[in-house]
Amino acid sequence: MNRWTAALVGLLGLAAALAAGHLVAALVGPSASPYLAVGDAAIDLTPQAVKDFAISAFGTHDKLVLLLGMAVVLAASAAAAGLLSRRSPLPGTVVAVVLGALGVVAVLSRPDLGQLGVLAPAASLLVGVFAFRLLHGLATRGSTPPDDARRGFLITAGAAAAAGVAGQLVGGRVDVEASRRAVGELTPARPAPAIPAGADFAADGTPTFITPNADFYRIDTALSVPRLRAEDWSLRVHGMVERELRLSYRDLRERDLVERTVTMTCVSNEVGGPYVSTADFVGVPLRDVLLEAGVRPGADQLLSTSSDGWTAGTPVDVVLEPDRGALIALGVNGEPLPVEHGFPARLVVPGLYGYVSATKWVVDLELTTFAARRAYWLERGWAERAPVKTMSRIDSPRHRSTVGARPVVAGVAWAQPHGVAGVEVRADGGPWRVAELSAEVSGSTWRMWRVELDLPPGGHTVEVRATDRAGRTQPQARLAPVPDGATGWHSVFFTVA
Ligand SMILES: Nc1nc2c(c(=O)[nH]1)N[C@H]1C(S)=C(S)[C@@H](COP(=O)(O)O)O[C@H]1N2
Ligand SMILES: [Mo]
Repeated sequence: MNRWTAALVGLLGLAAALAAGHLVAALVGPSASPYLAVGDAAIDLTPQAVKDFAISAFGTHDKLVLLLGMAVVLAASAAAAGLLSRRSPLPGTVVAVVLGALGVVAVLSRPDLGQLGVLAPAASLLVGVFAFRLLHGLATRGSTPPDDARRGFLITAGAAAAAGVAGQLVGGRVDVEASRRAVGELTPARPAPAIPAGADFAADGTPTFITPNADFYRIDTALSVPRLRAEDWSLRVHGMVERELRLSYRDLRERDLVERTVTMTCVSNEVGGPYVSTADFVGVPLRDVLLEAGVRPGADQLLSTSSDGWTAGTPVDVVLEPDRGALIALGVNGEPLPVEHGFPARLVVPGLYGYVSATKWVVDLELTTFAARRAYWLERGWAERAPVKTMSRIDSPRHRSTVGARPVVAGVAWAQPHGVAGVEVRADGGPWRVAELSAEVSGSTWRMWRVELDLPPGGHTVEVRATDRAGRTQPQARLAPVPDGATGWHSVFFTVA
């Protein structure tokens, strides 16, 4: 067998295996697809340092990079397996079995897949071995005219493509978008106050006050977004409670819904980073639901779990604060939650970073203790308690840009839940200038600021710092996001022409 044929036999065997697994997964649970399951397992097992690197290097594209990296490694292994099998199909068979077993182990380690999930990687394993040996036979059988081998290759490639596409179509049959549309209007009985004119300085380069859903930052560990239908969804409230509750989507939406404008922030946001957004969330007060269940004394942690097994641990005393405004959110900015932001329901707790509070696709609320249970990111080096740190960011001028005389420097600041009391800016280490603040919406939302600077032509470094309503000024010391959020002053360098 020549080298190209040998590599092709390996690659086609792999394609057939992945496609078969994908198709079976469509029937037993889309996240059982071996490729995704291995990716999910890789995310969960990746050492913290590598994950931090991935987030800082690739931002929200980290998952795409992971999937592409896996594709390269798999394709290389398959081609190598083919090349090793030019005399005998044994080495390639062994590689197929090993890769298949990896898929089985990955699926078994998923918290969100039942027993049937294992059928998908099992199908991959069997089809992979079978296709590899069949193609190998066709390519090596001396008596076979090469046309037969070529035909066998084309049929395998075609069948793999067809199975992959079919899997994709059938897997998407859980029609979440139809379920979202069927929800209709989520009209709050208590709407949020209208955003006043002058709440942002977008004309000077800040973000708009409300972040459109399409621009809202997205952070999660989900390779394939959980696809839950509102009709099938329910939320269990249990653990250290007087009475367990099970709430359906209808139970929640038929209550008096409240609307709250909240700025959400990710703990992995670097100083000056983009992982902060603001929206009008509509939902049910989390506090009310917990009071109905009756929190038993001693329960200090609310452990929330998503349908894909991700967990967050939130301090019970925080979510029970009457003024905190913690929500079980069903909608955002006038529509049901987008699928990638947690449809049908998620938690939102103003003033806490997302990883300790903002569980998307939430299905389970357990009252427990911090001593008894450790949530997802705690196992990976992040802090148990993570209130949002007071922060400010310069949005305009952009770093390294050239601007005209008397530039307006503008940006955002946030200090949930107390709010921003002041923002100061200084150029080239000079005296602090007090910035003009936008109209305040609430302590749970960001606040925009701007200041016009009279600077001589040439290069300038501008720094910003915010002070919250409790009088605490954002510290200068630079701390990395791990373990409980970055600190330091954001600065940009620009040239006045
Ligand atoms: N199910 C689930 N919920 C999750 C996460 C996750 O990985 N899985 N990430 C959390 C983190 S770290 C943040 S910052 C917020 C981000 O929410 P968003 O993607 O809607 O902006 O979701 C939180 N909720
Ligand atoms: Mo986050």
